Amino acid sequence: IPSPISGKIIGINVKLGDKVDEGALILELEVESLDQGSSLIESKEEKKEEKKETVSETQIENSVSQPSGYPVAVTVSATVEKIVSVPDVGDAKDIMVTEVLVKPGDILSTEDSVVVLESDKASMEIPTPFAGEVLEVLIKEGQEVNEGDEIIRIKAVGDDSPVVKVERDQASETKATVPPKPAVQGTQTQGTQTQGSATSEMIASSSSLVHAGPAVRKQARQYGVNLSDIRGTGRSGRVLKEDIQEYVKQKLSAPATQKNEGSGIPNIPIIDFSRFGEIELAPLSRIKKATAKNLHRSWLNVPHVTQFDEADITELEEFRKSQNVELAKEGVKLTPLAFLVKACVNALIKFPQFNASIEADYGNLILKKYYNIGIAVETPDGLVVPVLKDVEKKGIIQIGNECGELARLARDKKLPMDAMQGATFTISSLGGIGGTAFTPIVNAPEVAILGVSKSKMTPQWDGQAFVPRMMLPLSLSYDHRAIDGAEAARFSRHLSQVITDVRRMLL
Ligand code: CAO
Repeated sequence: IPSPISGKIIGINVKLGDKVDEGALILELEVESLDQGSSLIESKEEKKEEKKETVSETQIENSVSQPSGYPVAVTVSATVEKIVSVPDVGDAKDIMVTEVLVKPGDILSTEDSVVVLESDKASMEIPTPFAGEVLEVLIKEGQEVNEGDEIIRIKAVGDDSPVVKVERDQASETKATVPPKPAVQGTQTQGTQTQGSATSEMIASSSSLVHAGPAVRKQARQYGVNLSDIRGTGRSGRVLKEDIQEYVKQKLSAPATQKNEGSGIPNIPIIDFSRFGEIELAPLSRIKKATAKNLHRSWLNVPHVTQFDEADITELEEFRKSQNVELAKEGVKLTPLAFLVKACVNALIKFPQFNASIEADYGNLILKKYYNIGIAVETPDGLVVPVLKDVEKKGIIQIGNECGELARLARDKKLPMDAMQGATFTISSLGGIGGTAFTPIVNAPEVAILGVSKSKMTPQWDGQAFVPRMMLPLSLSYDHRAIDGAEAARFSRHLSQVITDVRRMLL
């Protein structure tokens, strides 16, 4: 802060580290001539009358704390409030405000756009002639404005809020000079304007505003594109028409599964993999496309938890194998799956919240009084889930037969549509393939799914010794919005006990 006048310092009213506000007393000076003090007093009084200024004005703010006599105390400020108004817009009247680009607190550099106006003939961006902080936005989108209407109030600093400069003339006479005022206001005349220091912080903050011309903004509006989503390739990151075209082209060519707009999930980048080596495109079957969509939807909507457990199926396996010998005569073969389906229904009856769906507004759990079990079936075209209906009314042999028939129909692509609808709970068995555990995805709007892995003979401690037991791994994934962890643990414990001793199903 320079002194606007020369003189002898007779008092310094601030010290290093002090914090000061506009108008605080900095310095007391003993000046040589009364004239200097008087001119400053005038300047101060003029300023008081001019509370608001238009875009065309520049002003120095300085004041004299003692209007007359010696010594004179001087306070100097480098900031001033300004109003940015609608400039001369030719003969256009009632121009629509289509975009307000700033908000209170924004830090602007000179020439930053503050608003976009659109008349019948053209769209125009109105820049601020002042750098500084936006204090108030005085217009709204959709409002009609005319030349001279006030747009924003700004606390100007730097370039456009010139501070005084103390110059020495040839006769070494000291005088305070102020920047020239335009003709409209014109009182102060001589002197030069020094560049204030807009801080780098302010410049950095202002870059958050999108730089784009009116035609580009219009195009962005037509395409429904948010300009701040686009990386401008013009000078200083200015968004060009070509940038919008490129952006729209990219969006249109992005695969559907990578479009996550609205979900707040960032997109997976689209990469040209052929840059790294040979590639081949394998078209996804209709089933795989539908599965991808359904699984993605479930994964995003359902907070998943998977409860792992295991069941001792040593006795069950003995029983199943002995039954299979007899059933072979009738052409029937039971796998562990038929028993699991029946055991699941037993557990679903005991724990009805697993045979349910949750209402969208979380108002109710919809408990279903029918027990339809979906069976995930692997087919050459992808995963299909036929549904075994009314399982509670069926015996294990019938369940086994229907399971086999549904799997065959699925693989032959002969499943009728209604055979894939109405499931209340799903089983995904990878036991015929292998693995120790996995985390199946709930088939929403169902709330739970049972994953079954390959059973294995393992040593189990019976309290006295290790004994060989056939253990079946179970992975129960559930929707945590509908089911608590403790309930899930109880469900899988019960299921495990029922499979371990199928006589429990009779109880
Ligand atoms: N542990 C050990 N062996 C098992 C077993 C298990 N948990 N489950 C089945 N087996 C055995 C069967 O007993 C059969 O043995 P044999 O040939 O000696 O009789 C063999 O594995 C093959 O069984 P299977 O898979 O043909 O029959 P299944 O009734 O167990 O399953 C079906 C039927 C349709 C579920 C199955 O064929 C299938 O498609 N599984 C894949 C499901 C899938 O892809 N799930 C993933 C979905 S993504 O979450």
